[in-house]
Amino acid sequence: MTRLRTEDIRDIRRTLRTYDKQLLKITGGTLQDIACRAVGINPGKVRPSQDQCLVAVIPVTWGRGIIKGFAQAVEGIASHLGFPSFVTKETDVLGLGEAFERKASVILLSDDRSFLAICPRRGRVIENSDATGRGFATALTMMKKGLRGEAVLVVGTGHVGRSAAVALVGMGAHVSVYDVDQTSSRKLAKRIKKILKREVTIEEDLDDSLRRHRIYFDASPSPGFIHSKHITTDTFIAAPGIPLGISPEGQNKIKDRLLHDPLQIGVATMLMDALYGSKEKILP
Ligand code: 2YH
Repeated sequence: MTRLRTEDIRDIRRTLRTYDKQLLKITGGTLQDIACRAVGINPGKVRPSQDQCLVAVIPVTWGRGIIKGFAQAVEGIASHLGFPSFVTKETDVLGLGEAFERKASVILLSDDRSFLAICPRRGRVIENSDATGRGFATALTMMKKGLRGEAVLVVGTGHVGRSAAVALVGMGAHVSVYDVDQTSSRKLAKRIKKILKREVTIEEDLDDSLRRHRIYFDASPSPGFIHSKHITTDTFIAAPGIPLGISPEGQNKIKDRLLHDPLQIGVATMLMDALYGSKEKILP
C-alpha cells in the first residue's frame, strides 16, 4: 500500500464540493451514491446526519508516524457525507479511549500497513484497499453506464486490484489482469474461478494489453505507464493508484473519462459499508 504524502491530501477538504459535482457530472452519482451502490444499499435509505452515526478519526503515530492533514482529510470526507465527526485530540491508544468515551459509532485509523473503519456495534471491520477497489469499480460502471460484456484491463493485482477485479467480474465484465508478478495474477485468476466460476485472462505484455483494451483499472503504484498512444476517445479509466499511472500527455487526452482520487471514494465506501453494509468479503 502506497503511503500518502501531505501534498496528496492537502486540498481534499477544500475541494470536496467541487469534486462531488465533478463525480455527478461524469458518473451520474455523488460520492454518497457511489459508496452506497458499492456496498449494495439504497442511497435514499441513508440519512447520515439523522442516523446518529458519530465518526471518530484517530491519528496514529506508530511506524513512520503521522501524515500531516491525513486524519483531518478523512474527517472532512465523513463530514461532507453528512456524518457528525471529529478527529481525536489524543493519538493511538488514548485516542481509541477518547473515541469510545464520546460514543463514536465508527472509528477510522491507519498505520503504514492498514487503514480500517471499525463499527463495534455491528461487528464490521472494513479495509480501505478493499473498499477502494469496490468503490472505484462501481464509479467506473456508473461512468460507462454498465460494464456487462465489456473488456476491462486491471493493472496491478495488489489488494486494490484484486478487490476491483472481483467487483468487475460481479458486474459482468470480461476482466483481464496484468501484474509484473505473474504469480500474483495467476493466484487471483484461480481464486475467481473457484469462487465466482468465471475466467479471468492473464496478460503478459503490458503495452500490448493496453493497446487491446479501452477500459482500464489502474491499481498499480507505477507512474505514467499509460501513454497518449493508449488513449482514444472511447477510453475510460478508473485510477485509485498513487501516483497516477497516466503520462501528462495522456491526462490531457483522457479529460472527463478519468476517475482518480487519493482517498475520497475509498473512505466514503468504507464508512457506508461499516455503518450500513451487510455483504461478506469474497477475497481475503
Ligand atoms: O498512507 C496511508 C495508507 N496507505 C492510506 C491508504 C489510502 N488508500 N496511511 C496513512 C498513515 C497515517 C498516519 N498513521 C496518521 O496520520 O494517522
